[in-house]
Amino acid sequence: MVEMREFEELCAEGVKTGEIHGEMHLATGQEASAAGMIGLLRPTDAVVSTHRPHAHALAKGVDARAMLAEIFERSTGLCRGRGGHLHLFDPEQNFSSCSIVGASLPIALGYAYASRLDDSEAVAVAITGDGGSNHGTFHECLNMAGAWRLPFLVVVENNSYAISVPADSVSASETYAERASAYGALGELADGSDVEAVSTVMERAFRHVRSGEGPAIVEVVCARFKGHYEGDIDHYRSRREKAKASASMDPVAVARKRLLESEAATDKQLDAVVAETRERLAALLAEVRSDPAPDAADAGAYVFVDGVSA
Ligand SMILES: Cc1ncc(C[n+]2csc(CCOP(=O)(O)OP(=O)(O)O)c2C)c(N)n1
Repeated sequence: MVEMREFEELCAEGVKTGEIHGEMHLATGQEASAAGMIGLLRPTDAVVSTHRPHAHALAKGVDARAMLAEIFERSTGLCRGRGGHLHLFDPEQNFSSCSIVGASLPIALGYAYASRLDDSEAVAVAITGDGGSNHGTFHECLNMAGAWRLPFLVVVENNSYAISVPADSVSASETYAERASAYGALGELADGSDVEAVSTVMERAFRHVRSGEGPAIVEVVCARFKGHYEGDIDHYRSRREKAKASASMDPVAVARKRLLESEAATDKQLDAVVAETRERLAALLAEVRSDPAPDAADAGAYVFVDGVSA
């Protein structure tokens, strides 16, 4: 989680310096959802993320340097600097992200169906938000996965807002997890401020999905500490509401407190983890900054499969 948070601090910096163009969506405060899958995800599993993809990519094992290079628009990036932060694609790790809200589900469903056709044990994970869960794709994909018992796991990161729209003002159900019963799926709620609780719930969900019992929905209740995107004036929440969320729902702070209280680690050791992570990532970014930008002369390259012309 520290790695995820420090990685995103560099992304925030890149927006401020003008090195990164376009909207930047950070998952600060939501890291437990991604971290809770570490150790459960296998290389053959697929993860399809959203417009807020960095933590999920790191959890899936996507190389931090290649991802930084992509986000900082360098030709050494995952997609040669052409996709940017919203379009991280790493076929080797079976990781992709999609900025179209609700579209992570049908893409992941394809991976789940492929797993069935290949007779593989691979699971497909679709990440979505509370907003994305109200798209038709949520129902269509879970219905099909339920009918065909596909290895399909939907992780709903419920941070209570779709940009400025409060989740409870647009959802007919109290939770997203409870919708599972309509799809013959397992439905679980997890406290996103507690990475161990998330991990326990994820473990049950992965076991269920991998054993061929059909799909699962894991709803991780969390808070987005920053604006919807870097620069969002975030006028739809009061300062008090934001301060309360950061004080009580920070999974990094909760984990730190628990490690200290159980004497599993000292303050000094935990500070060293943060400092080492910060330094290592800063060094990667320093390298990335001297990588070349994509060449404008070949902007049309990689658009079509070799041998297929426009
Ligand atoms: C189909 C579609 N409609 C609208 C948008 C613009 N948009 C980007 S993020 C977002 C809100 C998504 O909310 P949620 O699913 O709760 O995810 P969160 O941003 O809270 O992580 C919207 C409406 C989009 N990218 N795609």
